[in-house]
Amino acid sequence: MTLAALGWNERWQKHFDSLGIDGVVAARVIGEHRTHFEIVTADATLTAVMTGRLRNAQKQRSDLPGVGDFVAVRPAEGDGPAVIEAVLPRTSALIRKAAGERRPQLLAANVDVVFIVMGLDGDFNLARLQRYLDLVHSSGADAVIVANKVDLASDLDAQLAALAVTAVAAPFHALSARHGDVVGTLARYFDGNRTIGIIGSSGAGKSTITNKLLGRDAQATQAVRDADSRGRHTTTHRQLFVRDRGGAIMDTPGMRELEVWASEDSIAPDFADVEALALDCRFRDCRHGSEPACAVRAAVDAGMLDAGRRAAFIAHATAERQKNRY
Ligand SMILES: Nc1nc2c(ncn2[C@@H]2O[C@H](COP(=O)(O)OP(=O)(O)OP(=O)(O)O)[C@@H](O)[C@H]2O)c(=O)[nH]1
Ligand SMILES: [Mg+2]
Ligand SMILES: [Zn+2]
Repeated sequence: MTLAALGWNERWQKHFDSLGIDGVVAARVIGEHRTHFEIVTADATLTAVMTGRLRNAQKQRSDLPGVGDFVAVRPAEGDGPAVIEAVLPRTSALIRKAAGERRPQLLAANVDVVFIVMGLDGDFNLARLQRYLDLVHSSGADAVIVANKVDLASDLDAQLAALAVTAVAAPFHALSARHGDVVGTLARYFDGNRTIGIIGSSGAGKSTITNKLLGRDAQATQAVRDADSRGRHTTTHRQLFVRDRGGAIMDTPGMRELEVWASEDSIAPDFADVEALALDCRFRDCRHGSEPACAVRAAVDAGMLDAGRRAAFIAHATAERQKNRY
């Protein structure tokens, strides 16, 4: 595996050289854990931590190194981990900034193309697709819509016609990740060693697509619930995978994914998990009370979200709204 396959090029090299830090090497962050990062340098995959200076200098949490970042790293001395000393300026940053959220969260850095995966089964929801499109377009990455599960489509012609209207600003592909030719349809987006990010609901087929594109079972997949096509949150971490033939792909958890970030610090209450659920509420301004089709309430009913946490979130959101009013 080389850094070039991960998208390293002259542009990155220039930024790296201009840092002028002695004794560091270039690397890309491919995984993030509570206590350390997983990074790839020109010749190894390593464990790394960040310098305290970097942690203290950040203006907001999304400035911290995250999956996809290119970084300058001081190699380990002795048994210790390598140390990330600087983050190179990002070409794109997929950042979640939900209403009332004071701490924007980095989902993925330096992703060139984002596949928004949506099932043509019970997952089909044009309003949610539009919100994902807004998220991607504000990130600096290109959006590509992947309408998955054509084999399960309830009304394919009408759905494709509706997608063509919603997706004016993005190419879209309709396919079956399970039965169709995923590589033939989507591998072109790796050209030039680009990095693909992949987002969408739990159960939409993100990991199935990731595995097909990588040509190996890198990620576990799991059947959705029959009644409503909802997934089971099989993927729990964001991880960047390198493709043998160049390029990389970042699989992400479906909604409710961001709990791993909540441990960073506790300055502000962090409701990223609830906010991620709220993306699926029918109404964008849903207050998660008695509104119809409230995904937050549904999660409580399904035993996936603590009722107390929903109540705390509603109280928090109300306080934020009042703060913004004055
Ligand atoms: N029938 C059919 N099933 C599919 C298709 N694509 C994926 N699936 C199935 O849908 C289920 C969920 O797929 P995953 O790839 O695990 O979904 P995911 O988006 O990664 O879900 P999370 O990791 O929970 O966010 C699996 O059982 C897949 O085999 C498809 O095109 N048709
Ligand atoms: Mg998955
Ligand atoms: Zn709601």
